[in-house]
Amino acid sequence: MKIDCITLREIRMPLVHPFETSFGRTTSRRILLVEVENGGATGWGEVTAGERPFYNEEWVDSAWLILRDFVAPQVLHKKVDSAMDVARLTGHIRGHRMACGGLEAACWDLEARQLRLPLWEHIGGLLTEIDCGVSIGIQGSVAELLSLIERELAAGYQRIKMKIRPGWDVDVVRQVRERFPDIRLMVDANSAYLLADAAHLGRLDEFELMMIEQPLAHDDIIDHARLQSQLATPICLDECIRSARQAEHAIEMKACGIINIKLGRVGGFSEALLVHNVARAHGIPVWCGGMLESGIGRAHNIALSTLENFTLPGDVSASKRYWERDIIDPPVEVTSRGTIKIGSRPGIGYDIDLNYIDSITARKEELT
Ligand code: OSB
Ligand code: MG
Repeated sequence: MKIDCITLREIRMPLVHPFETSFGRTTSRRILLVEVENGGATGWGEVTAGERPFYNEEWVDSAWLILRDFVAPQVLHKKVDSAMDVARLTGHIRGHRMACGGLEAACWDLEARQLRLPLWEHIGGLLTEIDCGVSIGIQGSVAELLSLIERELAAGYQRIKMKIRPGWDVDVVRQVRERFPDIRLMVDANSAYLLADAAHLGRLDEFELMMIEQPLAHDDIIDHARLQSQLATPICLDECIRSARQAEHAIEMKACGIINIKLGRVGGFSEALLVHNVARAHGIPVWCGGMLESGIGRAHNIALSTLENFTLPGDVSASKRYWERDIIDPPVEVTSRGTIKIGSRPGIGYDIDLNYIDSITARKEELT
């Protein structure tokens, strides 16, 4: 494979509802799309960096510069055997995995289209229907949270993840558990706590949560191991796992019982496959995380979720939970059983709505 042209686009998409985590509130997304071209065929990827460097160090503008000044010169017109080898071209760049991963994912879409294979089959996926959960942000009141959960359960979603932070944790979880005694429930702290909060976090054990996601610092596997030894509830690592090597270290140190895999955070499909395989070899289940993606990133997440060790419901949910109108056609839909059925069309399996993308594009740059 060889890339002749890379087109960067920044689109603006208001969220249907604001999304609040322990690190901030998002009302409207700026999303960086990557289109790659070879011999008339195109592939699409999405950079999952946020608007601000609060989830990790990347944000939309850093990703744009890294792609333009360091990734594109390294990738353009270079011949590689397959999409699997694209990440190696940018392996010397420290960090910035979301930027590199957006381009890598586009190359996988391109290659799958050229081979006339669905992307999920091309990466070795097996599942033909994937289980879906939802991630619910911090709300203004417990009553609002309870009614949102009720609505998502009625829509069929298989598990509820609620965001927590100091001041919105044990008491809120207790009320959710009282109201919904039997649901699959988990919490995500996005690094809002310290190891000194271990006793407080231990109070969550009584609620039989599936897991506590990323309670401690974004870059600290060691403190997570210390915390895990004091908790009955499994820890799920998100922010901490950027590579298969880190996954292996975290598992060996017993810092987690579950891993959330995000394509962007680990730098694309080749590394995501390695994280998946390391976890599988150690009997650690994985699930696919989300970053409030547009339909393009969502479609990549769906393909990833078909790998065999994605045994827990992911944060991969319907387009309409986020967007009035998505940039793919058809939008992602979820069955009343809380699943997404996997299609058999080539590449990411959805049409790109280029007219709509053009109409919401704030800037565009072609790199040749
Ligand atoms: O930690 O999983 C997270 C959104 C933005 C940044 C980080 C996270 C999230 C989510 C939303 O939880 C998942 C989604 O529905 O896309
Ligand atoms: Mg998370």
